[in-house]
Amino acid sequence: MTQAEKRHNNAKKRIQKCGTISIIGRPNVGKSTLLNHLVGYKLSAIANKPQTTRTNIRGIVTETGGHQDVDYQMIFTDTPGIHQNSKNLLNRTLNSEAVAAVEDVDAIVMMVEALKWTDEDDFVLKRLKHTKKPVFLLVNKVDRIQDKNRLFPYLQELSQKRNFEEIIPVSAEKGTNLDSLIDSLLKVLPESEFIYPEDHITDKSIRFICGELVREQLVRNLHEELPYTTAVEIEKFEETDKLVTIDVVIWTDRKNQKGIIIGKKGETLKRIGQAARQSLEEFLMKKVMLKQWVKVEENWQNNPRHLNELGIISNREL
Ligand SMILES: Nc1nc2c(ncn2[C@@H]2O[C@H](COP(=O)(O)OP(=O)(O)OP(=O)(O)O)[C@@H](O)[C@H]2O)c(=O)[nH]1
Ligand SMILES: [Mg+2]
Repeated sequence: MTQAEKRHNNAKKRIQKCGTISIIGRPNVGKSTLLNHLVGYKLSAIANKPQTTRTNIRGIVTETGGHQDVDYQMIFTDTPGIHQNSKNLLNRTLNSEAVAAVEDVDAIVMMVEALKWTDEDDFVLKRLKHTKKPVFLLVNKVDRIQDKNRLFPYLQELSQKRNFEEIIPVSAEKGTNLDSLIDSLLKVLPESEFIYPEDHITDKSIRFICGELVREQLVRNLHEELPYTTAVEIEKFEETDKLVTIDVVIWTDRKNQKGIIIGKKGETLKRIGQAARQSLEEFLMKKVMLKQWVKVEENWQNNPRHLNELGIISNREL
């Protein structure tokens, strides 16, 4: 047999699998951290505050030539945290995005925190009542649990809540046990051709991801309710060989909030800008010149046009 024939035979033996998986759960359990770790890039904003993610974001993991005899493409969707408070259009949109993400997928990953089951987790579970798709329960943040023996009774308790395909303890941040998740998902993924080219990592534009990286710093650097009353719009995005020039508008609800975002002598905005520039440079692997403006639009969270322009509604009818 010639080398070429051997290669052809080897290639024939490999199976190709491709499928979609939604990551859902209450706010702050670590869904975006998981997506970023699986993809290996920071695509989705992460912060220690609920409702950081505002729209469904796909992260694509393609693996060929490795993993036994299977080449696979897993298309994960990070969703906004499902929550019980639906006081304005933005809040309701976050929930409807997340709930829509459990339809038409091959598998669902429901995420919870180790040793912390809440009413909101019950609320999420109820949304999955009628799905016939395999639901994997990911018990995240196990790195925080010193005494691992405490986990066993908790995992037992969780197994009573629903007929989960599997319950997998992980640390999305440290990457612990994510291999098990991939192995388990592979079992339920259909044989299929890849949907995306092998080098694609997301369905969103680079521009959108950059907006999210700026918004992440807003969420991290502003206190209390303020992060929820702000939004980021990329006004200009120009790329040359060595430099990316990005102009952003930070929208806020009220005039007095504008002052808080800018801060004394502009210090808060400067801090946000510096951190954002750093993460933009990491993502784009180029030098970034970032300019920021803060503008006021009252009640933007209830304005469908504005939500659409910010990419939050993503053309879904409300
Ligand atoms: N110790 C620890 N912290 C984690 C882990 N995963 C996530 N976190 C932290 O939990 C917080 C929330 O993480 P996110 O990934 O933003 O959570 P989320 O579920 O996407 O939140 P929403 O978008 O608001 O629904 C952040 O401070 C993360 O750093 C983990 O495995 N271990
Ligand atoms: Mg998130």
